[in-house]
Amino acid sequence: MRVKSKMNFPLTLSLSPKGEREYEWIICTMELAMEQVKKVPVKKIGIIERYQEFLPVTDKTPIISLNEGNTPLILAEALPHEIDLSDVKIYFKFEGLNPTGSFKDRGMTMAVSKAMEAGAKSIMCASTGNTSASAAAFASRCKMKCFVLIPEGKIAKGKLLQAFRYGAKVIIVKGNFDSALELVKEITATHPIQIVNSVNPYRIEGQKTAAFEICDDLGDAPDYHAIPVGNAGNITAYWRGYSEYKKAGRSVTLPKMLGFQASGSAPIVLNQVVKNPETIATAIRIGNPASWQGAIQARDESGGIIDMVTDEEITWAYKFIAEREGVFAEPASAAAVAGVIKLAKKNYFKKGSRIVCTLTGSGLKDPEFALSFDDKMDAVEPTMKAVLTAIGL
Ligand code: AN7
Repeated sequence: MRVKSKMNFPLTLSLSPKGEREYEWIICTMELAMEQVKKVPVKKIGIIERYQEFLPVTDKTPIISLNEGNTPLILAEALPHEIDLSDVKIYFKFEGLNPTGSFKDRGMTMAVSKAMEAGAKSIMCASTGNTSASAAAFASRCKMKCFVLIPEGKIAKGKLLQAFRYGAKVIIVKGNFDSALELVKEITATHPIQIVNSVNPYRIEGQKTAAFEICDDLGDAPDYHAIPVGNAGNITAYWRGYSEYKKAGRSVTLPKMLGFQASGSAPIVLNQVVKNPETIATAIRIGNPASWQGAIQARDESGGIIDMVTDEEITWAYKFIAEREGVFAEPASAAAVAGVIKLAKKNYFKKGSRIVCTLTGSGLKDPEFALSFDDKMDAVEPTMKAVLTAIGL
């Protein structure tokens, strides 16, 4: 009892002045503290274990997981003031903190687990980078072969090196993502290789769990959900997630889905295939999205919008969230933030509402873009004078 009553005091403040008792006290406290620790479950589980009642898995499905998901919902501090939106709350769902640094891990744990269950020996995808990194990682975990088709010259370095290091067979294609995806569809239709692009329905199933997590964190769905759109699998998945959670009585409202494409790669906004898509946000440099219809459905059923943002707007948002919010996401992710800023300028958002922006990937994925600004890398002499001069003091 004596020891218990002192448990509320920090260890260092509670030391007794007498040596012997002091020693005993520390031991007792440590033991009690350890008991407390044991009672707290510290296991971090992946999305299949966490949300299996909503996923097409059975006891027979082998779970190939890297403890993906459970990513933080970070409240934006500076952004609402910067854009005169101080009467709304903006949250970043930071998917860059998944095991391979992007949201793709949610869909890939499902796709690879189901491929494994079906006895597949190899998987294949076309990718602007993140899908290939994720596919390669999950394949390596269950000794599957992984083939990835990458558009030449248009993939961020971090993603490319991930695919290599996780042990995938990387094939660089002289063409863009859309032509690479067509090839993958053809090859997997005629060979015993499982396609793991988002045309694989298990990918969307896994990715919808991000919407569940947001509802669990906020206590309900947000009023608006902003998200970058490339192949449109993720916006499709989120909308399904929000809809299923509401149907199951786990949330009450539904958000308006706000999808943003880069203006040089905006087929859904323009309502036509873009032959030669261009944008600095290479992840969403896609001219003929596979889940086009899913995006339209998400937009129309939710009463939302699919709009486009320029590379300049993306770059501004990319720099702002890193420099003022401490959140380093890749350029494609910043498209969602740029979209929110664009709509805020048109007074689109209702007072008191909650907006969630998915930041789909880590800023570390694209070091070349990150270093393309005026960042000085010249070394100075190791003297006080030189360092103070460099600082500008
Ligand atoms: C960081 O990796 O398409 O609209 O091949 O990597 O579901 O396609 C990546 C897409 C947004 C767009 N943000 O998501 C690929 C790939 C990042 C991405 C998207 C991607 P979708």
